[in-house]
Amino acid sequence: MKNEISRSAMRYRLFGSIGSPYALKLRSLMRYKRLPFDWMPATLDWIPENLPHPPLCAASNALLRDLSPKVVPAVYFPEDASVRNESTTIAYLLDYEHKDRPVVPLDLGAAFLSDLIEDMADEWFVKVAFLYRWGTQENATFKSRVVTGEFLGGNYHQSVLQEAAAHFSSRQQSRMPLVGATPRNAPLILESFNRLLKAMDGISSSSTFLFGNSPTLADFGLYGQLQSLATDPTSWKAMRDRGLGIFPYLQLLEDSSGIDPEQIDLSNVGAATTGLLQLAADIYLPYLKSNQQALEEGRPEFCFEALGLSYTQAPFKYHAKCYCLLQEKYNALNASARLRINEIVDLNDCFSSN
Ligand SMILES: N[C@@H](CCC(=O)N[C@@H](CS)C(=O)NCC(=O)O)C(=O)O
Repeated sequence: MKNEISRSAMRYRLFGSIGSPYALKLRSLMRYKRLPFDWMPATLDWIPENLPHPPLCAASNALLRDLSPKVVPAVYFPEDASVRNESTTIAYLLDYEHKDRPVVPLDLGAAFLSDLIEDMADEWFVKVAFLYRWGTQENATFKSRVVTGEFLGGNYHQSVLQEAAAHFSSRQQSRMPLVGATPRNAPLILESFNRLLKAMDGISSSSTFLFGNSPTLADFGLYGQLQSLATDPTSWKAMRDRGLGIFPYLQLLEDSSGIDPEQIDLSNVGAATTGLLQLAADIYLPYLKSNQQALEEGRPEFCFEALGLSYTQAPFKYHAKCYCLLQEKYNALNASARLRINEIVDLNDCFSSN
């Protein structure tokens, strides 16, 4: 009994939802790193408060009462009994504490490109999910019931599930303009999804994962978004029709605990990864740059054009932070790493100040 208690006291706890791409990212990463953890369905405001009796996730939700900012995933760290959120910060902390199966490459150039792809997955490709999932009734009804069903557990009348799902859908739909998922921006968001499918369909022609035969943070970030899109009706159909090669990749990342880590550098960057980096240079970094300029100039809205398609949104402070971090990391690279990166994709304009 005592051993059991001490064993369970040493386990991490991952609070989140199958509806959160960031929670899926961390679940996959923690499995790869062979960390002992419990999956704890939890939400901060995705279900209504007036339910007839406490949902399955009530105890987990209570543990997150004081969490700030109010977002999941959150992780309980057994070493110091702290609970933290922000999936990228958590990934870095876990990687620092458990160095035997690294997800951040030691090679600084590869680490930078892995960060860039993870950031684009987190902050840009989530727009695809918002557009498809919450933009049409079929997708919204399906996903909201699946997600709230996980929180509720069982013993509920169908009307409770429907009410909780409607609460969740309307909350997410109200966020659509904030993340830029509007009809006006749809052409560029969907074109980026087309390019993502085209690039990733061929991933296996050059390597198992984005930078070689073991996964990096970039793979986990992409996995979170693509796995989430693979469980929505419309995006699943697009992936099935135009990106079949993505499914084995996702399957491997669902649980890559049996994959041996390999040293990662930039000697082996295949067409899929180059395609993603080109997307970052064509769309994501210009988006971040134009967002940052609007914030600096105090403009209420910014508009930028990529691939001949225009995109308009109110500036988003968090994305200025993302841009500054990437810019700092890029500027800190030595000349040979920067040269190698620019052979793969030219990023100089994306980080210049004009
Ligand atoms: N940058 C954060 C994003 C987390 C995030 O956006 N979480 C969403 C779920 S996908 C959330 O908690 N939504 C619930 C809420 O806002 O109350 C991370 O990487 O963890």
